[in-house]
Amino acid sequence: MEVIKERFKAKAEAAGAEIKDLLKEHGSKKIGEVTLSQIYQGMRGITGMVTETSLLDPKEGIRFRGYSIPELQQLLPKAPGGDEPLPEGIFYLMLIGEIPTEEDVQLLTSVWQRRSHVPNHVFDVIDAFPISAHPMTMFVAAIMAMQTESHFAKAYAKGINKKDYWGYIFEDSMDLIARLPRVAAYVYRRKYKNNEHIQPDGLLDWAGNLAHMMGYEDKSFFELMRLYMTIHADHEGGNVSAHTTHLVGSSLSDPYLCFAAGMNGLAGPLHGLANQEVIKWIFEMREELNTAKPTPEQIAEYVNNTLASGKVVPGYGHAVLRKTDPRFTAQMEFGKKHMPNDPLVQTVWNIYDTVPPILTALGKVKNPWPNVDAHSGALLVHYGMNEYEFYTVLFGVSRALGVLASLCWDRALGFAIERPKSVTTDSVKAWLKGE
Ligand code: FCX
Repeated sequence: MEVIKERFKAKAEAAGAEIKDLLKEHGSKKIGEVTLSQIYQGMRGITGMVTETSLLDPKEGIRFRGYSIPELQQLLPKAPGGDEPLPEGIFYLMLIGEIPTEEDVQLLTSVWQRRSHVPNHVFDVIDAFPISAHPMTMFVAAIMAMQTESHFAKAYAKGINKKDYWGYIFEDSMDLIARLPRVAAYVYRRKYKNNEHIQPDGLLDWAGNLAHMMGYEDKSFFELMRLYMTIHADHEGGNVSAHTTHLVGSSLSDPYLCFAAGMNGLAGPLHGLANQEVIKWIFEMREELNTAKPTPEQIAEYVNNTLASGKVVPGYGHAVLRKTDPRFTAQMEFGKKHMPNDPLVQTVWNIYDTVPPILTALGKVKNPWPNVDAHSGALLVHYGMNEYEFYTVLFGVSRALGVLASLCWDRALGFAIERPKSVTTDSVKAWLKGE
């Protein structure tokens, strides 16, 4: 691990020096303007922070350190005999800024294996919930329970030089990522599998082990988990889960506190919970229409009913994207390869043909195309994972990779506490009158 830590330190020091020079020369340049509408409408389009790990192009979709998803599917190391990238690789790329070698990825796999021990009191906390509790509630509580293990919190309490913050944040981030598959699998089996748990397999990679501990041994499900954990990892800095983690971190909360906060944001239906909403919505459609494979006409009618009842079509639309999400496309490709005749997966594709023109016709939806959440559930159901309330936990385990790599960068670059200005409508009215 020291190797990767040293590489990160060298990269962060070089980037820090570059940013210092950049600000010295260009610090007073304007990067944008802010309209009144923007501050009332979710700050959409305001450039307001720096996130090094990934960048979202409205038309092209996400690029991780400059690499698109199809490029990463080619370039990142795979498991023996596998076709999908290992998520260890995307974490390395986001953290260090370079495509890892096979050895780099193997090193991360073995470090995360070694650090994956979860203290018993964390399981006690999960066990204390009624079985009816939402898996995201149990997941977040477990992350909070693990905060007892924070190196950063302990060191800060003793007193540390601000130049050393990043090292503790780095260690905590590694520990936390290493522990998440065990925690997620425990939540899954507590809620859905009679509280019968499966021990980790010391020979498996991070995502493969998650699949194994959840109780899925199909090798193509392992592949799905590797792809899933890779494509959900990061989506630049302004989305709710990434921004929350970053914001909370700016007050020097440790990675456990920051990540738990980010996960509370992911649990909202307009963000990560949309993946469960999509499958719930499709299941309800199939039940109402009494068919496993609704026709395009039936889908169109169901979509119109959803809209007429004042609800959003889950899995469609995006605050930044203006084209089909490449994360949707990557999952569609996976579906074509592994399960082209699955009726639920085909329904997802039929919805893809049907929904965009309907949303476009509304005239107000800025992006009628599907996002990542429109597809993920159908792939999981194919392997028997029907428990859709659990889906956002999987999204959360993956999102840890991006937001915690970013948190390491935030502290290494010494980013300040976040504190944007807010106004009242009375103060806006006074400003408009020139007062
Ligand atoms: N169905 C119906 N109406 C939609 C819609 C959809 N899928 N997407 C946007 N709209 C509506 C908005 O509700 C808004 O209506 P209003 O003016 O009456 O309030 C109008 O279109 C303009 O919104 P728009 O600017 O296009 O979208 P926003 O940036 O405000 O919101 C989200 C973006 C993603 C929140 C929105 O498209 C949505 O609610 N989609 C469905 C939920 C979803 O799939 N979320 C997951 C997103 C993402 F991938 C993730 O975080 O995981």
